[in-house]
Amino acid sequence: MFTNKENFKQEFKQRLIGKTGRQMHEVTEDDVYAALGSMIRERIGSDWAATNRAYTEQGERQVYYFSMEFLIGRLLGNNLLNLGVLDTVREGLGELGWDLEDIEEYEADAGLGNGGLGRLAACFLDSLASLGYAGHGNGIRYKYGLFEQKIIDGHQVELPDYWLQKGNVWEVRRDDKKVNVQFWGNVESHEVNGRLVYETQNSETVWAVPYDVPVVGYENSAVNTLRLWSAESAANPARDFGGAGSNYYNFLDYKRSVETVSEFLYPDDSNYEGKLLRLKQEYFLCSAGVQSVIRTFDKLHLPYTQLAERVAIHINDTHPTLVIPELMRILMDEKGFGWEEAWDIVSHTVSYTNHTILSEALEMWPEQMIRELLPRVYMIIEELNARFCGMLLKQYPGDQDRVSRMAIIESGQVKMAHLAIYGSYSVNGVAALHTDILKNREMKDFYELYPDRFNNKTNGITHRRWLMHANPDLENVIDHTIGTAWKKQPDQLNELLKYANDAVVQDKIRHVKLKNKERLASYIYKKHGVSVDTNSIFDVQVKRLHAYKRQLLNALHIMDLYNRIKEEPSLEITPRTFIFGAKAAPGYYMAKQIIKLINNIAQTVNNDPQTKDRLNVFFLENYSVSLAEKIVPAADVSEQISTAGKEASGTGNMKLMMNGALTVGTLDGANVEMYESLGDEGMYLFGLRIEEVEKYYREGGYSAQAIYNSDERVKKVLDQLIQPGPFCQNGQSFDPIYHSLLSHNDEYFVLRDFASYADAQTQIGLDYQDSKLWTSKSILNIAKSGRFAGDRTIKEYATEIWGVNPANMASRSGLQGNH
Ligand code: 26Q
Repeated sequence: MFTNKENFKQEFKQRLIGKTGRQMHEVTEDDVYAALGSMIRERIGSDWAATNRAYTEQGERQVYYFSMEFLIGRLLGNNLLNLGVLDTVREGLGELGWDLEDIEEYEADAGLGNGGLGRLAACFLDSLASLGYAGHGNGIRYKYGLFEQKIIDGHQVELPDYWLQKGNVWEVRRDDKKVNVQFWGNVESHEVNGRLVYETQNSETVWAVPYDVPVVGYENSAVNTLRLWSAESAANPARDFGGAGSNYYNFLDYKRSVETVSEFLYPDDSNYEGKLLRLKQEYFLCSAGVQSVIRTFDKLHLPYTQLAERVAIHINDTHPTLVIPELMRILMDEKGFGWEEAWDIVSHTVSYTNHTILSEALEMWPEQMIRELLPRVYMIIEELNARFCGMLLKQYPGDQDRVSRMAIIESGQVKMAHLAIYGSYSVNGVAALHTDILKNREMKDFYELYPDRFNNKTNGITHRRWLMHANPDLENVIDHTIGTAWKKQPDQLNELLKYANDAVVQDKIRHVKLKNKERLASYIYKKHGVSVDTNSIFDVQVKRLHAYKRQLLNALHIMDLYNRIKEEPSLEITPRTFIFGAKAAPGYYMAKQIIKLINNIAQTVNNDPQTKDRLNVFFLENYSVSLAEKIVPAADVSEQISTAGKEASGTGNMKLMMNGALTVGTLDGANVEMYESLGDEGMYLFGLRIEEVEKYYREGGYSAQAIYNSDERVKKVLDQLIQPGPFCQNGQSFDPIYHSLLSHNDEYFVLRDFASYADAQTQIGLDYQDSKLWTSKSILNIAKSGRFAGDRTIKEYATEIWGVNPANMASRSGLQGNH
């Protein structure tokens, strides 16, 4: 394995030629990516094996993070960074005539997630490995990740994301570790030694085949595992389908139908829908994952009464809740435990994170569907429900209302959150405000019953991907200013505070931002053919498209700015470039209308000679992890403008803050905690507070109509949504948006917060002109962002939920140190 640039070049050239059978001048960048990727993957191999050995030898509890989503993005750059060979490889490749950044673009984004929850899982894996914790991911290897978004005539069009087309250099298929998952069938019972034994017959069997992806820790030689499961048919064409003729086609049909289980990721992150295939996916993950956890545990030859000491299963929202009845099933039906013993093990093994406040997103499955698809699991859930309700009745005699509210099965629905809380020893929210809402409102009954079970773990992001990898120039400036300790201890970023007003540091920080803006500007030029003024404020809103995230508030404000310039052409405003990136769920009509509106606004303001030098709008298509890595470092302003009480945490807010953007935001989710460390000096707060929002809700809302009638600017903008004019050309109209605001009384308080938002934006425009002031605020943001590093979050999970310690990598057998 290479240790310096020269032998890297040597080894790489050999591989490249060996792999392609071509001469150096004939190879393509695609070839370079494939050869480099496989070379690095192999380099990881020995550390991977050694890490597993170390974990087993040290006997520490193993954490399994179960998630339906892992939005990991590209791995090449990050793996090089964490292995400590990024500069060697960049320079070596450079000398061979290739630009590493260009080569990285050949890797497909692993888009196995919708948004925040999926990306959080990926950030956590990075922190787990980097801190040396034995923590592994369990997920699904979707054949198609989140759809690719194209914008055509201003509308979102979805294309399939076949990310595996060119293969995946990082994964290792493990045929030796495949397991069976059973669907359908009927449960039979018989007595064995005076005990009832249950067995499912006539079920459909699906193979779950694991593909393991290494998760490389930062300069610590640790390599953890992300295990992604793929569904394959377990049928044998000759045995089960009689071989030849039409039966062969029956076999192919069957095979295809089985394999749909891991075919695609559901592209919706908000509206719960009781789709059978989704339930199949959830059980597929849970059953395969739990079986593999058990197999690994079995190798230790310990009694199952020690399972909870050796194994922690963490569930990312309720989507993997079926691990609870599945582990019960295995312990009782396969390992011979009685109910109480099995429950004692399960309820000391599982912990649960809630990510949602929106009630329409709470998972509930029709009882009937679970009963048919998962008959044995259903029996166990039924029994759990009966025991839970029995216990509640004892605890709250006569309070039948409370028992029905809290039941796991109620009105023909299985409530996954209730099952998850009952079966977990820890339940956490993802920001302080969110956890308070869970305790005092959303899950109040459960908090009263189990006060010690609830806790907060404010989200965090990996500074390795989001600062060091995405923004190497900023990394450099920080290194030269405060040294490099922050890389292993991100709260050391705080040291930057001393330099907030240092002229030299300020200059460097401004220079980095400008360079990043130029890079994004050239991307925009390539995509949109428009040259962007890099002296303008880059004002960024990137996140899923949702009514509660209020991209509409941003859009209406841009329309208003346009109107003001048109009315008073000499108006002094600081030039702005508004940048949006957002995917809408394919069936979310209103969200798609908002995308169209933003594109109409872009069309008008970017082409009007009176506005185009002061106002630009770009909707960048296909927002994804890799696009985020281009946008985030270039942002001046971060839009975090959800209706107070609706955003559980937000994590984009943290990424932008860490890259020196200033936030315009409401007191919602983790913004509250950002504000606690930044104060008014470092953040632009606006809008209703959660108490005010709740008061309005209790009193039946506010009057959107009254604001429309009294605020001329608002009236004008709203009328422009439905009248021919700059934003509705050729007979278009945004009727549904208009009516959601006026006829349906503006559920998300867009009009109510409009004036306050516009004021905050005006202040931003003024402050930006004072570049010393602005840069000091920007440095303050970077300095305070260490608190939102995922390493801090993972340490809290490790000590307060899982009770685990980092492994001692130095003492392990096998390879040592960092080569
Ligand atoms: C559920 C059932 C069927 C199909 C899809 C789903 C589904 C999928 C994804 C439901 C929800 C999600 C994703 C939710 C999510 O991303 N929530 C976000 O989590 C972040 C990390 O904690 C927070 O920062 C965000 O505030 C929260 O919105």
